Amino acid sequence: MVGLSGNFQRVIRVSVTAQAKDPETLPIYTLSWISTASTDVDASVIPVIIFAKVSQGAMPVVGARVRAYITRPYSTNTAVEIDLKDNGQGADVQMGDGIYSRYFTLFTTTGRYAVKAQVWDEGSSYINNGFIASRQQKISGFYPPLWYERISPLTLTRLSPMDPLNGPDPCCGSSVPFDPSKATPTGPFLRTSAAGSFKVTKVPLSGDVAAPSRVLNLQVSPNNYTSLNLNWTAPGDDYDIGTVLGYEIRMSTNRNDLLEDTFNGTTNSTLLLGLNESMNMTEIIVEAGETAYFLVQLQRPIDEGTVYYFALRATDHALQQSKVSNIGLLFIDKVSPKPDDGLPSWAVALIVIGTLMIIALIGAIIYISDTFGLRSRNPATSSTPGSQF
Ligand SMILES: [Ca+2]
Ligand SMILES: [Ca+2]
Repeated sequence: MVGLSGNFQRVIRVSVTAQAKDPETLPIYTLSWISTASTDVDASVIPVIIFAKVSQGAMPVVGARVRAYITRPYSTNTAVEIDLKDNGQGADVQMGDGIYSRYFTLFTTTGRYAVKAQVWDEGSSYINNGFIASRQQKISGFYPPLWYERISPLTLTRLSPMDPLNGPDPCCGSSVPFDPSKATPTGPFLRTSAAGSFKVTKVPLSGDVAAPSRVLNLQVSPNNYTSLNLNWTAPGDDYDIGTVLGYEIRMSTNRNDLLEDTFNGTTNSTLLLGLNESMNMTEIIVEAGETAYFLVQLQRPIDEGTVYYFALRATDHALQQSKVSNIGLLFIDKVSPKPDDGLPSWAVALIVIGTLMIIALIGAIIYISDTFGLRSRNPATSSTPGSQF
């Protein structure tokens, strides 16, 4: 038990390491941090992301429940709770790498916000032993440079398959494949990690913090030639928090129709689902982090041998739009004509040989008939010529 007291405006960071019961087993370790570290934050400009890394040695722990508790300035109420996700969406850079993350948008006032994370098993936590943390790289392009530098004092680590050629094929976006044969259940555990605190100098004034996060895992699969399934992980009203107002979904045979600059083009007729139509569809207007399912009934069947492209854009309640999602593909190959169901070659050979034998037999019969049969019927060649006279 550790007791802390002092000025609430001062930063205190505490790390606690737990030992495994079995000395042969590495302990499950949890480390949490805030994207802004302990610097002052203008929350109207700089997004705040909370991270927690859960691992056993270098191996990621996936499927755990990770909950962040944020104590707001001058708050006498209990802390705000948000579940951090390892789903590769929103604030989470890579799915299944054991780093759980989520944007924090619930600002009430300026002042210092304190954050801690708690991690536990709900029967679905596994140590993913099939992968190694080998390549360290800056994830440029996903965050503006300023964001990246502020994400963490730690170096973000990409996880790579030990045997990439034999691993399962990840769907799309950035994810660590999960091989159940190389995973072990963690069993019950509970860890707590203090992420520290950050001081907000300015809060968003408009009442709406941000647009929805970009969807990165839109997938398309056909039921038949006129019925398709689309699914994706829902973003939120603000990044990956809350619920969006609706979606625009488009489909085209020209990939260029679905780019950031062309998606809203008035000249293209690629609209599959409009914003107004989508707003009351409970199967796709779901809480951020949940899966949205959209069943599409096409007016005309899709063509075999043609590539179809799909993309969507989410809109929040302040009518702010997300960036255009990843592009999902659909392609049904043309059915090749069946090979001729002819006889096998050995049968053809037998037929040819048989035919030749029959021809030879007929030839022999004709020869014999010409040589003997006709002669016997000709009186001039009778064997008893003396009788003619
Ligand atoms: Ca992750
Ligand atoms: Ca918003």
